[in-house]
Amino acid sequence: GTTYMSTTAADGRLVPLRDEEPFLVGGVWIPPGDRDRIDVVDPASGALLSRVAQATAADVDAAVAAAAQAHADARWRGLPPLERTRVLHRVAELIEAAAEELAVLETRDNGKPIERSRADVAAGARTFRHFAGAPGRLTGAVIPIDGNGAPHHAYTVLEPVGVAALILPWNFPIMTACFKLAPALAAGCPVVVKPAEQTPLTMLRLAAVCAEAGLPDGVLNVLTGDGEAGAALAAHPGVAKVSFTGSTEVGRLVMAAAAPSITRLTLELGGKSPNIVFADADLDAAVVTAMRASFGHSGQMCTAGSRLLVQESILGEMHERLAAAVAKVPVGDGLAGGITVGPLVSEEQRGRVLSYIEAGVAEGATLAYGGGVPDRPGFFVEPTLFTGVRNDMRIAREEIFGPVVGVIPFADEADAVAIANDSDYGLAAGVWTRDVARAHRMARELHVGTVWINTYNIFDPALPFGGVRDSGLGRDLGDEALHGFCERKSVVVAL
Ligand code: TXE
Repeated sequence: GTTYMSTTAADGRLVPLRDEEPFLVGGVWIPPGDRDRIDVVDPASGALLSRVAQATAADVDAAVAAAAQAHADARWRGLPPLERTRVLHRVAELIEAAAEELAVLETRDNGKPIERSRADVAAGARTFRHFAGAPGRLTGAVIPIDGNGAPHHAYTVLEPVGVAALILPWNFPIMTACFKLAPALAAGCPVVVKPAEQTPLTMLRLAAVCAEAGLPDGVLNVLTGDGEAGAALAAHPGVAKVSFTGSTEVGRLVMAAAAPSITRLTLELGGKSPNIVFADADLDAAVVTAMRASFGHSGQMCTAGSRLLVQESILGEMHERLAAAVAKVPVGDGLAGGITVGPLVSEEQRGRVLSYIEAGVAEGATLAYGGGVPDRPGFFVEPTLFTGVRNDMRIAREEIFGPVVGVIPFADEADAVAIANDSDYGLAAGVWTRDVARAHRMARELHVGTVWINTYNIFDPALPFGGVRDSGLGRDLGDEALHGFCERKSVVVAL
């Protein structure tokens, strides 16, 4: 049966929700049938939203086979580049047309504030627009070669790598779907997507949007299921490329599963990003942005600025400013509007976060604000500020993925660089200073994938995004993502 969930009052529309959601293989929507079910729960209330199937090993085989068949038939890669451009622009238009429905569904499924879901959906549409122009720009080069003294004509071409498996996280379900899907499709690859088991709903809706836009059957296949389905997909010999976003721990498993087939990999993994405030910074801006960087989406962001490095000379002032700012961070149901800290995605995730707060106290950090569970239904944790954190504490080394930030004091620029780089992770960093030369020196010295100077969490489809060290391999977005779904072939012709 179908039930209807009301959207925000803004336009009074209703979002349809089925008791059970089918998945998509070879252009056919397949109901769960006799497969195991996974409950899809609203994190703001704990209420059941829908159920999806646990895809089996046979389903994984069928989805990969459907994608491989679409590739063999050149159903997508064989279309003229401008025709693929047209379809990808159409996907963007249809995402925009369904934007409010997708945003409400995302907030219900994931718990994130509605404004953030709207921004994620808009970013998804922009990503399709950016990569829509790519098919006609997948060019090679004519390369002058020696050819053993005889005349030869040599050139390179970019070809789609083959079937791409996209394994998605629950923290940015529709946005990461678009970050990976748009460049994969632009490159000409057929795909099999596995959304996270906690948040499958917007990906299923996006698949319907892509079909409506004219994407041929079999080019986009979606399997629901947990890590078992993900593992089967990553290990499948018919998969040429895996693009994964998730934990570093599972990233290692994906890498091992990919090894036997030398499957190409892009991994976006965890982070423990330093957000570094120098004494000469615009402290008003630094504090406001630090709140967003640490507590936005309840800290469930791989780029969360969870290590707040503060120069010793302004430590007292910053403690006061931060404590005052944390107290004002709005907590509540993401659909209420104006919320920064919504519920965590699941009961389990809340348990993880609370155990890190206990670990911080046990290791001697000062709990300056929060640390508790608000008295309300849903999986909430108060925005939490630790001061007096040392970089060797667990709360400074391990990704918490909750609304918890720790202030770590530093003496000078060299000290800031040493602390910032002393991490297994290397995803992103923020630097706050009015000294232009220092800003650029820091940008050079920080061993991370992205440096934000006097800002934080700015993304763009044109700008590569990814990490160094345990934060990952390869890049989402930008030409790097596009080329990550391609192989470059060299062709040599004797003249
Ligand atoms: O992630 P998993 P979880 C971090 C964050 C969070 C922690 C745990 O610290 O607290 O990870 O979250 C699929 N082979 N991030 O356990 O398990 C899984 O079904 C193939 C950071 O939810 O890594 C889901 O689709 N796939 C992060 C996806 O992997 C497997 C975003 C991610 O889930 C698999 C999410 C396997 N063996 C969590 N096991 C970021 N980088 O932003 C699971 N999966």
